[in-house]
Amino acid sequence: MPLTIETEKEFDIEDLQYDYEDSLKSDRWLDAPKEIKELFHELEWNIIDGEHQDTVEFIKEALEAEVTARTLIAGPMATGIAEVGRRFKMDEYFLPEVMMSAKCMHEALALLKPLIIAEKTEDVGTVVIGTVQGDLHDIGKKIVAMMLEAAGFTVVDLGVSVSPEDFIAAIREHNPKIVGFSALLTTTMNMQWETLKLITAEGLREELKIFVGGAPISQNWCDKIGADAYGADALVAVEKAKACVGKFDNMKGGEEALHAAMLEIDRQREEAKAAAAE
Ligand code: B1M
Repeated sequence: MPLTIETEKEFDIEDLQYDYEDSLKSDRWLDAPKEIKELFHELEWNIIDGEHQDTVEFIKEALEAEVTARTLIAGPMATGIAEVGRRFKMDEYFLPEVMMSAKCMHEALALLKPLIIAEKTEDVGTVVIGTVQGDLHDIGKKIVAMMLEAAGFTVVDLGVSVSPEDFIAAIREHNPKIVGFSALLTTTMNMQWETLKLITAEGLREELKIFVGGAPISQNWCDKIGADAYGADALVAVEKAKACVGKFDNMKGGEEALHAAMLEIDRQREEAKAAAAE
């Protein structure tokens, strides 16, 4: 029986500033058996410490205990890399440490990708996705791409630092229903806008639903540049993408009603979260 552990709840991860022993006392994953909770904290610390030579072992151990790939990604991997980001911001970590932690994430994702993609049962359309020009961050984009694939999409991942012209070429070649731009830097988020402007200038806008995401991206930014949907995380992105090729398939990219429908999905999610928290 696959073991899925609560990961939607927002945890306080202050304990990750201290040590493994402190993390063990945290209230994260109290619904997991003791040895799985311990393993999750080990994995968090493996990512924080950037000990990529051991990452695969932790992942294999968790998979053998039937923990799902999604739980690992949204659970200990997400909290570990979030603490790396905090350390980097506070000048406690520098680029070499962040690169080691990123290597852990990549090794883990490489092992988990086939498991996530194996969930695919139907083909619901093509998505072209990429990190915009000038930006080399791709961990989050890879997670979004994997989750979309599992949900039935054929995903054409253009990689990192993708120029607007390369997006256009891929759109012409693959005829996607959705195009997604990821950006992690405040200095590169503008390339989402530039790419969208070129798509419009090329007369392709109405045929495409444009998704934006990444740490500095917000609903306000999505509204400002005229994208159709903002994905705060991979799960939201997948839910909106499915709606775009399902219920709202007949709507055109850039249409006000489509934008409103995407906002309604967020509103309903917030409502469901609030109800669950009561
Ligand atoms: Co950099 N980096 N980094 N970095 N890095 C950030 C983004 C930063 C916030 C760190 C910090 O200061 N706290 C900061 C940006 C600050 C800013 O712009 N305001 C920063 C910086 C400054 C830099 C450099 C400029 C550092 C330097 O050189 N001095 C440099 C830039 C290089 C470049 O791109 N040109 C740089 C380099 C790197 C590494 C190469 C070392 C490495 C990237 C490795 C890689 O990706 N292959 C790296 C890393 C790992 C990070 C942090 C620590 C982690 C990013 C990450 O993978 N998060 C990051 C700190 C942070 O974000 N808090 C940081 C985990 C991932 C699962 O989350 O990517 O947000 P995320 O994806 C989520 C959602 O955002 C969403 O779904 C995902 C899953 O739920 N999502 C989408 C993402 N894309 C989506 C697309 C969608 C929909 C949803 O639709 C299309």
